[in-house]
Amino acid sequence: MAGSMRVVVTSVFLALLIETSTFEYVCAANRNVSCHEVERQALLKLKQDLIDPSGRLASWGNNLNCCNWSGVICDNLTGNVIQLRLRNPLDPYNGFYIPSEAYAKMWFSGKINPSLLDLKHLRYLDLRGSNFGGIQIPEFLGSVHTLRYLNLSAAGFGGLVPPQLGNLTNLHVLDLHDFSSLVYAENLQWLSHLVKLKILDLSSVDLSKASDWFQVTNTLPSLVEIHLSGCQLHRLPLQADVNFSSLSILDLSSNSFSNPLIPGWIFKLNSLVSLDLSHNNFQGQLPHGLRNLSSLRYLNLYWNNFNSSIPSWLYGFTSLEFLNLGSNYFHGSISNGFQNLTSLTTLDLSDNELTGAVPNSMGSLCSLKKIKLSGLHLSRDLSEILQASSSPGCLLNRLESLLFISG
Ligand SMILES: *[C@@H]1O[C@H](CO)[C@@H](O)[C@H](O)[C@H]1NC(C)=O
Ligand SMILES: *[C@@H]1O[C@H](CO)[C@@H](O)[C@H](O)[C@H]1NC(C)=O
Ligand SMILES: *[C@@H]1O[C@H](CO)[C@@H](O)[C@H](O)[C@H]1NC(C)=O
Ligand SMILES: *[C@@H]1O[C@H](CO)[C@@H](O)[C@H](O)[C@H]1NC(C)=O
Ligand SMILES: *[C@@H]1O[C@H](CO)[C@@H](O)[C@H](O)[C@H]1NC(C)=O
Ligand SMILES: *[C@@H]1O[C@H](CO)[C@@H](O)[C@H](O)[C@H]1NC(C)=O
Ligand SMILES: *[C@@H]1O[C@H](CO)[C@@H](O)[C@H](O)[C@H]1NC(C)=O
Ligand SMILES: *[C@@H]1O[C@H](CO)[C@@H](O)[C@H](O)[C@H]1NC(C)=O
Ligand SMILES: CC(=O)N[C@H]1CO[C@H](CO)[C@@H](O)[C@@H]1O
Repeated sequence: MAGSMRVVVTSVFLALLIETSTFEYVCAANRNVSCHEVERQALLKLKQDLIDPSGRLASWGNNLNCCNWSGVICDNLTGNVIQLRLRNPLDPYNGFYIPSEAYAKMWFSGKINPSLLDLKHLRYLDLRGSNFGGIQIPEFLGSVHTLRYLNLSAAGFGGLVPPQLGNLTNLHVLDLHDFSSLVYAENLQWLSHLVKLKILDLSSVDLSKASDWFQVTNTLPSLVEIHLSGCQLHRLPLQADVNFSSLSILDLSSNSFSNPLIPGWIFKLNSLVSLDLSHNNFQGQLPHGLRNLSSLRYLNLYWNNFNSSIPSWLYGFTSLEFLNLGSNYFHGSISNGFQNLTSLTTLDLSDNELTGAVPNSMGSLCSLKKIKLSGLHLSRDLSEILQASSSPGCLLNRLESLLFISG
């Protein structure tokens, strides 16, 4: 989805903050320390069980110092393995998930040997972009209790998320975002133990049976990011006392909420910078409560049934960089107020009932890179504005993508 980019940037930033100390090791480490024999053996067993068609683990075993093997990061004082950075170096995301041939060549398959448990100091495990063929996430991962960062996104697991993961009480980051939708959870009771969790991404995990999802996430005091896109969630509580007051990213897109209205507790999340409610069934007018979220940099309401005019308070959201109101029933005209949204880089108003002319003042949106105004009932073309304007200025210079079909 077009929208996920900035969110990813923030996630990486947070992940770096969390891993600051270990991040430095990546640069300075591994030259002088040598690896522990037990851990070396554990890694060799791990390698044995992984199918590695492109030889990414070729350096594993070619010398005694496993701290020097690719993807292995040791503590520079003790020599203990603290990180396994084994994610696919290629990116599967081409808008949606279609693995390319090159990507598939780089992924690991096979299985994860329980010898992983011999890495008693492992804090960081990243196996993202593997293909474990729909097997369950191994229960024994729940016993690697030193883990702070676990990224199994797009790793090809299936079946029940093992509740044993609830034993990973040191986790700051849990990313099980899969694209196959083969992973599910019966409930999220196990999650309630992960009190240090800052980033939770269970997108595309089938949570249709986990009716406790809200109740549980609301008990996690440290959460900064919640990504529950495409989780087949059915109901959002209307009233709630929200605990996650430091939440900055909330992604509840692509669910099938029965709620016609955005629930009020969302408007109390004052520190939100990113809200994604796209691909849901919200309707009526844009609720006034949204005014409270004026720090938003990212707002995605694409593909809902909002049918009011665009409210003028929205033009006070001067931090907005991404605004998608596309595929709703917004009516009325496109206001001059848009000129106030000077941080906008992406604007999508397409496929609504908007009428009238695109105001000249749009030409002064200097940061705008993408604008989509197709499927509207407009009387004047944006290109006319660009030509008529004496100083077509920044808009013309910077636009990377302009989609405008009058109709
Ligand atoms: C280990 O790494 C840390 C972080 O980079 C650094 O501050 C420390 O000096 C290093 N220790 C040794 C012995 O290299
Ligand atoms: C490795 O050891 C050498 C010599 O003992 C020392 O000069 C160097 O700073 C050490 N490097 C690191 C990264 O600790
Ligand atoms: C997991 O890994 C993917 C790929 O590197 C990355 O895009 C994503 O941000 C990671 N998740 C977290 C929470 O760091
Ligand atoms: C881990 O979690 C499971 C299931 O929640 C539990 O039965 C077990 O006692 C926990 N502790 C350890 C150390 O595995
Ligand atoms: C907020 O979190 C605390 C501690 O995690 C918990 O005891 C409390 O029940 C939570 N409040 C709600 C409304 O869930
Ligand atoms: C907007 O939608 C609501 C609910 O679907 C409906 O009751 C209302 O009449 C609609 N308003 C407009 C202006 O279309
Ligand atoms: C807006 O935020 C204020 C301050 O946090 C809060 O008191 C108020 O209830 C919020 N408004 C809505 C509609 O949630
Ligand atoms: C746009 O900003 C100007 C100056 O900051 C302000 O006076 C005006 O009311 C704003 N317009 C809207 C529609 O919010
Ligand atoms: C994978 C890896 O880091 N290999 C390094 C091991 O150490 C030798 C010599 O210091 C380097 O040349 C390799 O690149």
